Amino acid sequence: MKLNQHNIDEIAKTITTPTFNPKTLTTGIVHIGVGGFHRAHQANYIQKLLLKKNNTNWGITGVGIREGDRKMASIFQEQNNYYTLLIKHPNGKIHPEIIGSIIDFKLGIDHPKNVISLLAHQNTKIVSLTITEGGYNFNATTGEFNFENKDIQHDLENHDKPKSVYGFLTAGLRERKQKGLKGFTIMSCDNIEHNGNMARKMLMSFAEKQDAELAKWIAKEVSFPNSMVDRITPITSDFDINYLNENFKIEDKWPVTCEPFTQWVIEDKFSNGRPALEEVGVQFVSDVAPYEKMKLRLLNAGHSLLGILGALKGYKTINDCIADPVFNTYLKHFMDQEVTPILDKVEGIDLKEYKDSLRERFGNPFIKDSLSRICSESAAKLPKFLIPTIQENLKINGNIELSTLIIAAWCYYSDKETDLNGNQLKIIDQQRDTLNHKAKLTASKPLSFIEHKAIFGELAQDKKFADLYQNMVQKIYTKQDIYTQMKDLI
Ligand code: CS2
Repeated sequence: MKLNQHNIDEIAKTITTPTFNPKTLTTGIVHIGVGGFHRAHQANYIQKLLLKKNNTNWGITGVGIREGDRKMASIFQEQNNYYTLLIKHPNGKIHPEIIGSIIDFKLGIDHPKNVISLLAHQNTKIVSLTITEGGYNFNATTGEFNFENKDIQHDLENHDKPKSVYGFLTAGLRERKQKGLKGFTIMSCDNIEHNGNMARKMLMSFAEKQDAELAKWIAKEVSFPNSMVDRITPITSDFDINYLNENFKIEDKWPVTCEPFTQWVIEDKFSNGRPALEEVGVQFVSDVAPYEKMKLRLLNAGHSLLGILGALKGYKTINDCIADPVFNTYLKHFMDQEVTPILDKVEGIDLKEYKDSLRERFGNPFIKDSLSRICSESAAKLPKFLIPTIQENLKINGNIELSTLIIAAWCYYSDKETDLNGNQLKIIDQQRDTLNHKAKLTASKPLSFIEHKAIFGELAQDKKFADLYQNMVQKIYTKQDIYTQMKDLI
């Protein structure tokens, strides 16, 4: 049975389906960048909210502005925007639920006008984003907006046919201003410390260059709350599609799977109203910074640690890594010795419990989170998750050994693009060629990889770090081994 509006009542006999009719909802939230994470996280919170009374004005319309979004758009259309969320518990239980909180999907690439009108609709109160760590278009060396980007140059001239997220946001806001409407809140849900501030800084740079009057209005009308988002969402596998088919006779072309844990902490700063998400477990706080830092530096960096070291060792999933006591202990020491000293106190959180729970979550054997997902776009991730930790530790004369080995391993990984047994690794990174080129020069220029300032800043100038790195890289290259170094460090 195909998952769609026509079959939903029949499907409701075997699986939890929304008790609301999506057709009776209006769009209060437009979400740009609908992927697995948004569907497992925000759309699930909103579903819970919609199941309560009097929230019909908070439906989500998804928006895709990249070629890669075509598949999602066509599946959403075929399935009348329904999809299944499969929550996988560590004891093997799977809890399936049909989600209906995304009530429409629009592709900006074909019809930018439709997206702009939606952004400019008076019912649209919030525009949320998951555009990835690399999607904010900042120049990594200067931290400023990157005006070199071709889509940005196009959007500066073509106000009503935008291609970039900033072009769409300003076009929508321009129309709202013309119509005399209020602005909307721009809510970043990406894994970046101060994600709202980042979104603000980038949008304001773009808007100031494109239309100074509009920029002034945006500065007054639009708020950009910071947030911390968390739910491990691996890439959907054939297992998930077959599981639904075999157990429930449901044909869902793109279900999404995730762990039971979920967390969302948001700065309470909304310029045009917000849903009562506190009723469904969202925490509203006045300062998200300590939560964001804790999560990014422990969870996301922990992922990258297991991802890069594990890939070299030949492991395929995060839970494979955790099952290896050397990796497990290495992660524990990294969190305790190199991250904890640079974290701030987090209200209401027992850090020890939090760290233990992370290793437990990583160990969930049914999640099978692939190392290739974790290692993808490391060039955008590590400057957010790991490199600042090394920089901060260097300032306080803290430990950097465990972190530095990850960087040394990343050099070998980027150079050889194989594991330590010579098996090919699939590298997914927008900066793959640059990484490969810099890493390949290591033999003649030992610091070449870390001298790449767009990623490492001035880190190569630090003698303590550079010496340690060089020594570790040399050992990996000559011994074709990393496990011994890991063991020596724990
Ligand atoms: C992962 C995240 O992308 C990554 O490398 O660390 O996707 C992680 O699974 C989520 O942030 C969990 O909340």
